[in-house]
Amino acid sequence: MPHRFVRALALASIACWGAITASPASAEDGYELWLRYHRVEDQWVGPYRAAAAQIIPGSDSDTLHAAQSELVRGLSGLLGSPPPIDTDVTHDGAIIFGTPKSSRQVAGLHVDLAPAGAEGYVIRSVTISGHAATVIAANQDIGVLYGVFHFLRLIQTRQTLDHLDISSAPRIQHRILNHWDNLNGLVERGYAGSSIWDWFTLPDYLDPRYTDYARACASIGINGTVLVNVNASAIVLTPPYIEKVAALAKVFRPYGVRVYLSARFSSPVEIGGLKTADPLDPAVASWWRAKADEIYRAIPDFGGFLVKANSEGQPGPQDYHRTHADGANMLADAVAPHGGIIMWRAFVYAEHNEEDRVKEAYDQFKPLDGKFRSNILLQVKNGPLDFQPREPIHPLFGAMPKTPLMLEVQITKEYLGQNTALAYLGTMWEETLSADTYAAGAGSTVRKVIDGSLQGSALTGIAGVANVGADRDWSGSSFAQSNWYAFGRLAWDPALSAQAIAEEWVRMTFSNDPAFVEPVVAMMMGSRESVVDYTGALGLAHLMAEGHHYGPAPWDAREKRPEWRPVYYHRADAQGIGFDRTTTGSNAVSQYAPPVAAMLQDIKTTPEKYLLWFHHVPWDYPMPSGKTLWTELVAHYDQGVRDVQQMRKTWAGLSSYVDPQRFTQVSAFLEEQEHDAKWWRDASIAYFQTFSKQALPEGSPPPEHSLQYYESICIPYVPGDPEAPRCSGK
Ligand code: BDP
Repeated sequence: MPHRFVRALALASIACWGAITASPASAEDGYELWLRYHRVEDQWVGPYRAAAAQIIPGSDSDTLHAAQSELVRGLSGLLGSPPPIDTDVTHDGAIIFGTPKSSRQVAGLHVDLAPAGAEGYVIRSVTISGHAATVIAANQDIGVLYGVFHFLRLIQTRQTLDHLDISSAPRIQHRILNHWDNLNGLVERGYAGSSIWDWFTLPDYLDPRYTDYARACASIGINGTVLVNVNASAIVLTPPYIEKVAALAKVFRPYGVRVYLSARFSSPVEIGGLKTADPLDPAVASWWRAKADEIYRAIPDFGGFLVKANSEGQPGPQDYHRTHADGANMLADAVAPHGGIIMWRAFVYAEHNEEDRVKEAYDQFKPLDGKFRSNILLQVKNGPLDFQPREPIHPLFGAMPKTPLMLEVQITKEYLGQNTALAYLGTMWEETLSADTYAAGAGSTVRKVIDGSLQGSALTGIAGVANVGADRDWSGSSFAQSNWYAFGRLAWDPALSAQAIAEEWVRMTFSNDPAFVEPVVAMMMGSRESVVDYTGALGLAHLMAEGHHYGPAPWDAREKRPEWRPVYYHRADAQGIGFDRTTTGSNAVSQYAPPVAAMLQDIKTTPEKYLLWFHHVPWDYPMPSGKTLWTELVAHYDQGVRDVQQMRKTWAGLSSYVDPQRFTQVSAFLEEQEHDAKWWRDASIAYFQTFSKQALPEGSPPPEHSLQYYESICIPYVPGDPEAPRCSGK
């Protein structure tokens, strides 16, 4: 049984002896995220004060007001006291911010704002009336706010404010969080408490947390949020909820965060009194048009709808023998007059299908290329299965030249140890973004597909399934915050390096001391690979426990649908392990562009990390390392456990750099992760050994318990599991 459950029983008996007193509130409970603005070290105060000696705002707007508040708040914290707010530059060190329209000083500088575009900014060291100053300028107010966050980041990460010449603009238009929040407060796959949207007290009470959420999003350039689960409820489209959504939209508006809603395809029937939701029925189309008009009356800048249709039991156009394009186009026409968009998900697989599940989205959507309205983004998960610790890229990225594709990643770590495991996902997303589809020859990376440059898409987007909940620290653990941060930064600029982002985040979240930054960044950079190693390397996938996906269950053959069963994916038998997706198997390789397909078809040229995803490989297959496949697999399991042990050791030596509250939590979670890694390793080896029938290599310890022991572990309540309890009565 996993460590945490054994201990939970022990704690329960202690608690009976008396009330547990709450620990005193601490400023370092993680609420401030990466916007901590704690005072800089003494040697930095002088230089930064000199460069931030006056604040010169222009005329006000809600967004410029937010920019000014942030600047004052940031500088007050970082420098110990705020600089004065003046109307004129009177000495060196003024910060002038605004658009040419809002600020006469900005207008007078004639800064070239072309590189800033609609949402970007320019930060430049300038001279005004003989005084050294810094200008933060943009074409639109929102760019000014983004620029202010960048300026503060320079101080937060201890960079010089001299000779600044920065311009930055987002490479992707729609940078959106997808909340999988239900109206009853449960967050599907949420590991940070319940939903932050308190629907019951909205619209009357506006929790200050809504503003802090918007600030956090704006600080990393996120400009949209889908408030509710893709497994949608039609109720959110009823008038009382539209009013609640409008109240949130009003809070978010100054921060440039637009609201979107998940739309349940059967809404016209469920809340509209219609007999059908057939997208080609004129009454259905006009119901949606009227619904869109109603929403836009309440929320003029409403973003549009996200739709999960005909997937995992959700209703959709296929219920009426219509295509995904028919459904999406009907909704697109409803929001088009208001400038709205539709994000139609490609995460589909049929209820009853003998086909390899990873092929289904391509099979359904490839024939529809070019058939979608221009305000539709097809939202495609990074891989063709389901947010596994590692997957090859989704073949649709190389197959829809006439359709704007939006990348969907999962920030919440459903399959990577949830909130307790330390797994920095910047590296995973970097791997996806830089993968080559070969759609238009070498260099056709996913990055270029989604930023629109490869196929000249006018509409671009990226979505991240949020890891935000009502927990005080927002994400359920300190390190989980790094994934929210990394998503925003990569959405703004998908060419940023995961390492650079990790470093920024560590500096802002914990400490700028190199003795802390270096080991922690190194730890983060290797952390996702460690999860891959201890959960199943070499291209194995979907070996997690039923439903809640926490912990190993490679033996599971009971799930009600075959493609939910781990045995469906690993296909271990006496000969070997892996899913043959070459021409002798499911031929999923053929969905990739010819050079990629040829590479994957051949076991010799298939990248080792995807070996068992594409091939069924004999246990004694000689790997390039000289080991057999079996010993290589075991080596990965061992490596994963060792890595987590090393992370624990590294962290244990860093207590002097971190406040006790966060330090203790990370330590406890790493201890938990070590147990989980061992559990994964031991359970998987015990199981796969029944097929390989081979001994463990020298130095690799036998599993601690029997296979039966691991198979009998069942955790009834894992957070975020919509169908818990899973094992009542056991
Ligand atoms: C899977 C989750 C499930 C989601 C689904 C989706 O297990 O809860 O509803 O993805 O993306 O990963 O729609």
